Amino acid sequence: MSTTILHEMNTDIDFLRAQHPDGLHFVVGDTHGEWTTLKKLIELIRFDPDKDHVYFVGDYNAGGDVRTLLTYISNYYQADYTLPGFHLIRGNHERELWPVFPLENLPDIIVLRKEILTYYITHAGMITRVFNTINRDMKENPNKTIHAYRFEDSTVCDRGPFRRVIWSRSGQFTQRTNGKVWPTEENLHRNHACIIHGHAPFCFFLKGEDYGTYGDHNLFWEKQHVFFSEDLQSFNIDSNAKGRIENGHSYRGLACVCLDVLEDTASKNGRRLTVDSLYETPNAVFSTEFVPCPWDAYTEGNIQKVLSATPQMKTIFEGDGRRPIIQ
Ligand SMILES: [Mn+2]
Repeated sequence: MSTTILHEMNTDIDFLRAQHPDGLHFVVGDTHGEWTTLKKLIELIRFDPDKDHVYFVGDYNAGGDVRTLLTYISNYYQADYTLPGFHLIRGNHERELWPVFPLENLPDIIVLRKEILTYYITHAGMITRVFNTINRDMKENPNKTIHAYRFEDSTVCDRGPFRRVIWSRSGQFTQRTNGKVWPTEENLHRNHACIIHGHAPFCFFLKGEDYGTYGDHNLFWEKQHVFFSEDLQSFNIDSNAKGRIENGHSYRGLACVCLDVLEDTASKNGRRLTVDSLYETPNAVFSTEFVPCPWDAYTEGNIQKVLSATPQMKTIFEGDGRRPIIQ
C-alpha cells in the first residue's frame, strides 16, 4: 500500500476555462442540505449554465436545509443528460433513514462515455456484477454517450445483492482486502473506467497515520479530502459537508472533480489515471470550506422541477443470480 499526500492544490479556474471554452464537466460530492456551501463551490468554479454539466453523487437529505438545497439546485436542474445543467443521482439518504425527499424519480448511476475514459458516477462505489452488466448494456448502444440506471428497490435494500453501490459501512474495499467486490484492476483498465463516488467522508479512513483502507495506491488531497485510488481507478469525493467527526477529525467542506482535467491527464498517460500523473496535475479538484446555511432563507427556484422530473433511465434487476438484468 502506498499513499501520496498532495498538500496544496494549484487551482486556476480562469486558466481552466480558457483551456476549455466549450464548457466543463464536474462531479460534486455529498451535499447534505448544505446549500450555502454548494453555492460557494458553484461560484468558485464559475459555473456556466449554458455550457457546463455538473453531476451530483447523491445524499441531499440528512443535514442542513434540504428543501432550500433542492430549490437552489432546481434553478439549474436538467433532466436531459445531453443538455448543460445539474444532473442528479440518488444516495442512500434518499432511500433510507427517513428522507424528507426520497427522489424516487432519479437514477442511482450515471455513466458518461467520454473520448479517453468512461466515468461511472455512483453514490458509494462499484461492484463487479453491476459493472460488467452496465458495460454489456452500453456495448449494445455504442452511439449513446450518457447512460443512466436505477436499481430495483430489493436489489439495494438491507442484504440486497447490489447494496454496496449505494451504501457501505466502513469505506471501500480493494481487491486485496476483505471486500473483494470491486472489479479487478485489469477489468477497470480494459474498460477505461474511472469510478467517482461519495458516501464515505475522509474521517472514516483517518486512523492515525494509516490511510490504507481505501485502495492500495492512494492519492489524497489534504485540504480537500478527496481520495484517488490507483488500483480501484476511482475517486471518493465526500469531503464531509455533513460534519461527521470520527477518529478525532472534523474537517467539513465540499469538493468536486473536473472530468475534463482527468481526460487531459489520462490522454497523456496511456488512457490511465495514476498517482504520479495526477500528482502533477493542477485543477483536478476544487473545494470549499463549509459555510453554515441559514434556515428558511428564501432562494429563488422551483423544487417541483426536481421532484417531478422524469429523467431517462433503465432499471437494474437481480437477474439469475450471476448476471443482473437491465430493462
Ligand atoms: Mn451516503
